[in-house]
Amino acid sequence: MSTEGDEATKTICPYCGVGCGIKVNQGDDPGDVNFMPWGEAPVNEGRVCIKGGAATQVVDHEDRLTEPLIKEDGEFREATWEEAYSRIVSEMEGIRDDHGPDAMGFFGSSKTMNEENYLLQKLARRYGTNNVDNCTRMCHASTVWALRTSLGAGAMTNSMEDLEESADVFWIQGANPGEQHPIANSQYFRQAVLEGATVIQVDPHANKTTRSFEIGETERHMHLQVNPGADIPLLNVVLKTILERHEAEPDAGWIDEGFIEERTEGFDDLKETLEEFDKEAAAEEAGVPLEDIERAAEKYAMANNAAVFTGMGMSQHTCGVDNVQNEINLALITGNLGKPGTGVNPLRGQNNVQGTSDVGAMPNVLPGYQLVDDPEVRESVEEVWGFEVPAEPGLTNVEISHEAGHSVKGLYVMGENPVMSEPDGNEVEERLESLEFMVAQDIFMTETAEFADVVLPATTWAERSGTVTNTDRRVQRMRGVEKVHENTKHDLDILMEVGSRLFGEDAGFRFDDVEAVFEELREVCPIYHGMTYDGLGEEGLHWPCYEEGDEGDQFLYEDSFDTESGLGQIEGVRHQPPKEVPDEEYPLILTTARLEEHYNTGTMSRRSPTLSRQHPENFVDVHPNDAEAYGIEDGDTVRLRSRRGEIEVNAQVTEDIKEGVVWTTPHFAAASANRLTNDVLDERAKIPEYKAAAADIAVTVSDGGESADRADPEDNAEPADD
Ligand SMILES: Nc1nc2c(c(=O)[nH]1)N[C@H]1C(S)=C(S)[C@@H](COP(=O)(O)OP(=O)(O)OC[C@H]3O[C@@H](n4cnc5c(=O)[nH]c(N)nc54)[C@H](O)[C@@H]3O)O[C@H]1N2
Ligand SMILES: Nc1nc2c(c(=O)[nH]1)N[C@H]1C(S)=C(S)[C@@H](COP(=O)(O)OP(=O)(O)OC[C@H]3O[C@@H](n4cnc5c(=O)[nH]c(N)nc54)[C@H](O)[C@@H]3O)O[C@H]1N2
Ligand code: SF4
Ligand SMILES: [Mo]
Repeated sequence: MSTEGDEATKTICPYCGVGCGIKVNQGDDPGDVNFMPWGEAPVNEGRVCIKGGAATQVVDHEDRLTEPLIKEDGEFREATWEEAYSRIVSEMEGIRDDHGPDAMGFFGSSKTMNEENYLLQKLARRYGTNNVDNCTRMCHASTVWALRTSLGAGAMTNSMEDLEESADVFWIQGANPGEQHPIANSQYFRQAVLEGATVIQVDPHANKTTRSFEIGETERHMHLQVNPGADIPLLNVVLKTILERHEAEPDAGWIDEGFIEERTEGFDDLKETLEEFDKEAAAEEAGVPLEDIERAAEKYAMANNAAVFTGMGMSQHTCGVDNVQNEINLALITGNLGKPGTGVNPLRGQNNVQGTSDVGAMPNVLPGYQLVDDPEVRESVEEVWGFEVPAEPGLTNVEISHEAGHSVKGLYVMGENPVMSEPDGNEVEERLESLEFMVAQDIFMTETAEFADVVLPATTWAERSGTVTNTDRRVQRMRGVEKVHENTKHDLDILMEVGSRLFGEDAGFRFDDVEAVFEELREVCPIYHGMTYDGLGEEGLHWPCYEEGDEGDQFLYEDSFDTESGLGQIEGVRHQPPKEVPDEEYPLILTTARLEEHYNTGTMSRRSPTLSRQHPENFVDVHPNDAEAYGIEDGDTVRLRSRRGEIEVNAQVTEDIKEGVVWTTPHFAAASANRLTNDVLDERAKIPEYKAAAADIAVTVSDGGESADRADPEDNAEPADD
């Protein structure tokens, strides 16, 4: 399939979900591409953050996979595409014959396009299983669950534009847009703040969001430095404060009684939950002075329009669904939904995590979030696809990894790196090792691909075309340059070939071009139904777009919610501590989060000279009081340990982090945070608890050499990967 291109090709940044437009220029050689700003790009009008500007640096990196690889006697050798395809088809057929279709798992990729993920999930379902998932599971699965159940759709309720124009208060809880969504922050939210909006940040760690709004410099903004995992107590104090004040001053507008009456149900349940609730004890649990939380509650409740932003600090907990439900409670009782400048807004992570989920690369839904266990839904999709769709929801990605070597015998991984991104990485390695067969389709030899039997070299984002969907539901076209690197192939072409070889040339896996895949996708995906590939143009279109000509919506739920009753669901929630809390052996709370210049498991950012300059390796932030107690000096090498493993990192002694908490990142293979994290899941959304585990720290090397060390030296060995 050919890619379109001209001298400067307009496409979309491959990193985060903001969806900034950029241009790439093709040089003389394949893979030789360079960056140019795209001044009229709809989301960012030419501006980019450090990652957008450096995005082309890894396209022709010397580490790119260039040929298919097959493992023989534990070693990879180069193979032809023909050999690789034959091996994949015979192994996948063998697994289905021996163990049935649910013995395969499929990981879609939020780094790839809508059409590619659409075809991957179709392939899984044609194979006979719903065991297909993507990184949204590790990311906003809990947010999506709560939003879908209580409001209707698992996406931002509002858009960056209306938030900029109308929000008076930005309540940012467990999210760091200053570093993780820099252009949304600088181009939209900061503009609103410059014009008078207030920021309340709820986060155990100070970061560039704190600094970009100069929080702490004036009385206007606030940073509530919450203990990891104590967001329910904190928000319950906020909710109870609002209810109490409303009792005392019924006409002051603390809550929106009309909105509660007409648009919601469950208010009594919330009141009941908070009746016996002890604010002092909860504030102590949260680790934030009660009067600060009360003051923040007042700022939110008294705003004309207040918007909640929610991120990984809320979603990545065993109580992730309830965390987000409590934010929904706050928005609903104050009438902050269904109008501009309000809502509950998850800033989506990867460049195409919204789209990958929209097109059905999830175990419980078909394209457009239509439930797979609904016979009517299946029938309507089967009419287009021409085969029977399995009825039982499948396993999520972390469940697939847990089942690897048990009920799951084979795994097809397109553009994910679970050895580094899933919790308890040592265990993930063990499980992948015990698979009968695994395919990894990536642009680099990742820590995960090392475990594969067949490795397929994919082209990068810069080399191909398709559509992606950003955080405010804008579907945009990516356009590739003409020349591709070495013997790489587009993800879509690979999937078309595998599908056609497995199921036949007429089985619905052969398409003329990307546009033809999009045409089929919109036929089965109601929220994309009104879009045409050409109609997306350079501006893109927001979903929902049911009929051609629909403009999509800037904000959702103006008149009613998409729930069964049409009402927003309020539901009181109670504190549930993290599954692992500090004890004598592991007295610290470990939390993990991101850096501006690095990206997820670092496969791309670690290879970019610009992005790896400031932080070439991992580190841990330790509060000065904890550092003193442990005898740690700034810059010391320390061992960070949990019940699952340990890593060696440099300590940064800083007041940015709350006392009693240690903070590290998942970006570095040499000292991966996920050697330490706990693989317990939220019961409903199945998201792991990356944001709270019990940990301990010990100095290994200080300026004066080896120092006293509470840990057993044998524990210092590299984590076993057998
Ligand atoms: N530069 C960069 N940008 C990215 C990414 C990247 O890796 N690098 N990844 C992309 C992806 S996939 C995603 S999902 C988004 C994620 O974007 P964010 O949601 O901003 O993700 P994190 O940085 O993981 O966590 C956000 C904040 O949660 C805080 N936190 C930790 N524990 C808790 C807690 O218990 N409660 C509260 N309230 N806060 C807590 C952390 O200190 C951190 O500041 O970013 C996307 N953008
Ligand atoms: N401790 C801890 N762990 C976390 C998190 C955390 O906050 N703390 N956050 C979690 C979150 S929010 C997320 S989203 C996950 C992310 O987890 P993953 O999705 O596993 O991580 P990525 O590094 O984004 O992996 C993307 C892979 O796609 C490859 N790739 C890039 N472009 C292409 C392409 O065009 N085609 C193909 N085939 N491959 C491509 C990259 O090389 C890389 O290997 O990590 C989770 N893990
Ligand atoms: S904000 Fe996100 S999409 Fe925009 S340039 Fe930066 S990484 Fe790329
Ligand atoms: Mo994510």
